[in-house]
Amino acid sequence: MNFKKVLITGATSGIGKATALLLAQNNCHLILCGRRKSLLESVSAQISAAYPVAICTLTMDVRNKEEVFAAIESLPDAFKPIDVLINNAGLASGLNTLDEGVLDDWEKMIDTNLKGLLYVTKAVLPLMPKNGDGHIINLGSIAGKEAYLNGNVYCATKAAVDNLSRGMRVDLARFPIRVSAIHPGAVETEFSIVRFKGDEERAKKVYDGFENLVANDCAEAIWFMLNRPKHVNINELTIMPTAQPNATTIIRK
Ligand code: NDP
Ligand code: 8X3
Repeated sequence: MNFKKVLITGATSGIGKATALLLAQNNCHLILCGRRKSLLESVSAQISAAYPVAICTLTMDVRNKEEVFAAIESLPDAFKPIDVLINNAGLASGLNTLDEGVLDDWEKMIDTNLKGLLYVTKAVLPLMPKNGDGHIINLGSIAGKEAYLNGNVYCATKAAVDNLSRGMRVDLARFPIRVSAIHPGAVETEFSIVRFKGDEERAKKVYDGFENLVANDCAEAIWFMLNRPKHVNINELTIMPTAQPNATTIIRK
């Protein structure tokens, strides 16, 4: 039986929350991270009611490096070593052409999707086993593979995650710590509500007329990557709705 200890950023919602539930079902102990403390507590309670795993919550904003290092340092010994890190916290903010872009949106995306991922990784790495059990999974996106109209800075942050994952893989192979990246297409989560700053009507339209991915589709792919034998690494996995053959094409009914 598997009792890995797994730290998931962005576990309050969407892909992170679905992954937490699936990993708990598969006997993983969990360190759940996010900014919304009350949601962390309710996800933790939901999991504890269903599965006999240990759970610790860390309320932190990945953009704040002091907060990240202090939170990870505060972890009880029972949650170390951290076998698996899932760098999932991320967001898009706004959808404008570059010339109409909002500086605050750009900074939010760069600070969360790229710098936040780096801070968390740097803080967690000393706590990861160096015997082949360590595994990092980064959430990229199809947006990092293909730039689409108005996506500019979000696409750039995810392209950075894509190439950073390659760099991390080669740097950490000597331990070895495996590094994988998953690149989803359209998944209906809070993602578009956040992108459109709370405009739920507009967010809903993104998923109209086709069968989008759901968070659990990504969770299952993540579990597949984690559950390979030690000598196998899935470097990257692109997962798309069948109705979305590439970043810019959606076949709507
Ligand atoms: P959600 O908005 O549902 O979840 C995002 C999660 O990230 C939340 O738990 C949120 O928690 C957390 N988060 C955001 N900003 C911060 C921050 N500054 N500090 C800490 N946590 C933060 O979206 P998804 O589940 O869809 O997104 C998860 C990842 O998947 C993201 O990296 C996204 O870019 C990527 N992705 C999503 C796709 C999609 O179509 N949905 C497709 C491809 C990739 P809280 O607000 O509590 O801090
Ligand atoms: C989220 C998917 O295509 O909206 O990364 O950018 S997309």
